[in-house]
Amino acid sequence: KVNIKIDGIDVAVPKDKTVLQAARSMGINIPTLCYLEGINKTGACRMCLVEIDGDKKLHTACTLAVWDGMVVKTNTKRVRDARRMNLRLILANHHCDCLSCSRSKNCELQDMCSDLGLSDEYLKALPKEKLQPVDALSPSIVRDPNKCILCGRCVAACKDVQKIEILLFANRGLETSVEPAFGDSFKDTPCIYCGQCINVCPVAALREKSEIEKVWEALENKDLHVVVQEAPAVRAALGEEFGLPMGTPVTGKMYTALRMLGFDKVFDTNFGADLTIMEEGTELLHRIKEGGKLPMITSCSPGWIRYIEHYYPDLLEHLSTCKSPQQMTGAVLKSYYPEIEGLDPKKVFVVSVMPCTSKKFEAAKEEMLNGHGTRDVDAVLTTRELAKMIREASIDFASLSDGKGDDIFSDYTGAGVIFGATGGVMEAAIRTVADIVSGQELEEIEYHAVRGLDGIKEASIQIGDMTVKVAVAHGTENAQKLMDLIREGKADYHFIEVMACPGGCVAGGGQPHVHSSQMVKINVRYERAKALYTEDSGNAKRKSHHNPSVQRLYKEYLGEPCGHKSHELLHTHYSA
Ligand code: HC0
Ligand code: SF4
Repeated sequence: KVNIKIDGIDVAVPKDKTVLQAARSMGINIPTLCYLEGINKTGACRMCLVEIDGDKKLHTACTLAVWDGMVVKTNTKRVRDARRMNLRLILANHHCDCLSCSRSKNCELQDMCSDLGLSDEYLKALPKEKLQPVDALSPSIVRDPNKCILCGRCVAACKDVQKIEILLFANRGLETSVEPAFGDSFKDTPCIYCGQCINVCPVAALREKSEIEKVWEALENKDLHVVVQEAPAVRAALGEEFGLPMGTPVTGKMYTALRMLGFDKVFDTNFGADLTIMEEGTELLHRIKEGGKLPMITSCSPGWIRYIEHYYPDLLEHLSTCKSPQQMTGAVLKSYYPEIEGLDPKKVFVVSVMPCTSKKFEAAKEEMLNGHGTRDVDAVLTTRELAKMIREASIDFASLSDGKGDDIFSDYTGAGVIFGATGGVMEAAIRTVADIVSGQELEEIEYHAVRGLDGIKEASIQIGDMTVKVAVAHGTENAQKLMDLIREGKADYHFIEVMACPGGCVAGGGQPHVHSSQMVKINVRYERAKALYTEDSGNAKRKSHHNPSVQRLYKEYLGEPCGHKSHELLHTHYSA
């Protein structure tokens, strides 16, 4: 450790720390716009300037290592003035239409202007002739160069966390911009729409393609029967938008809010997650018994599907043919549901709420058109978009009482809810496959080897005389490692779960923004996942095959898992 003094307070810190880390550890939140712990450390925004005794220059705290005897001042007039000056330079090219901006009230730039007491004269909308075209052509992501402050966080998240490299710095000097190569639209790049770049953007330069208006219109349309389903991970994070502590599960409040918004029926993607386990578990056993392509890989994360389609097209046969729970729920809501309710399937409008930006792309994919040639899911909202609608409707979310979902498609087991955390699909699958293979109701429910945040998790599970070898990867960097092993013929697994986002869906690209200064203090992925495991352990039923409504669906409509009807409605194919 070394001894330093920051703002008059003596502190001992490990010698590999920066001044920024040392200051933050003692409760001094030096402002930053480009810095992201462990991901981006360039000093580009120059907001973290500090004074060092005996040195005339100001230094960026995020790049400056501590040394013994160092004396730092973080809040002198000179420092504050320099930060304000840098902020004004950033604002000179920033389109400040703050009231109508999608990040209003949770924009790190706006916060900083307010904290540093910058006067309104610097917060100006750019004149029309200075505005550059916005890229809104992809189904998932909008890039608005008029908002970009060139912090580089998105570039680092894509390149260093996801190992994909879609976003790059282009041009020089005043012309500098952040964009895909050749200035292409996202839609013409192999971007997987994971939205990890959106999650780290401090402003609204990257955001989801909003479908809020489409959903309001459907809700107003008296001819339509509008139903909604929510992904597992949404309930683990929606409360954050309304001031509830991170990790508070809000399933009941979410149902109440959706009913207040005017949905005719409130269902749940967790139902579809249980259904997916029935199909995927059966498919796995068929492949093992009949010598099908192994390892079989999960197919429910659309970012992951887009990744394998672009980067490992030779391995597509390894993918399970199952649609994702979002699409399976949609397919059932457009077929069996109208049949039992006497509704015209063409008038059923399915909305889903997802923690994911890539789900917008998935819902619009041609391969997902169901037997009737219509979409399984008509509109996809992110968790953030749902929060906006709730605010627009003046609903005081935090004080809502717990509501219930509607029969029968909101029935779910604990296995369905853990899908939203990395390892959850695998654990849910093992719970069911183990019972099927052993022909018994096994006592064992929790498989801790596949839980947690290690990049790649492996386990060998003994079921009767069969050993099932599994692996779980989250984030495309980790997925890449497993795919390379398969290519080299070195992967002797039976089943692999892959989720495109690090941490799984709980940290998807559509989840509530977390301020970068908070990301260091809270383990976001862990807290949100905990909410899901708590819901699981509190559920009387914890295995997908125990879901009575899924059982009813098979009995009355589908027949058996992976049967003819299932193939028509619940399975798909993938193409390079
Ligand atoms: Fe997920 Fe899903 S678990 S991908 O992470 O499988 O987005 O939460 O909805 O579809 O269920 C996301 C989350 C889902 C799907 C489910 C799967
Ligand atoms: Fe990269 Fe994902 Fe952002 Fe696309 S969505 S640019 S793949 S981080």
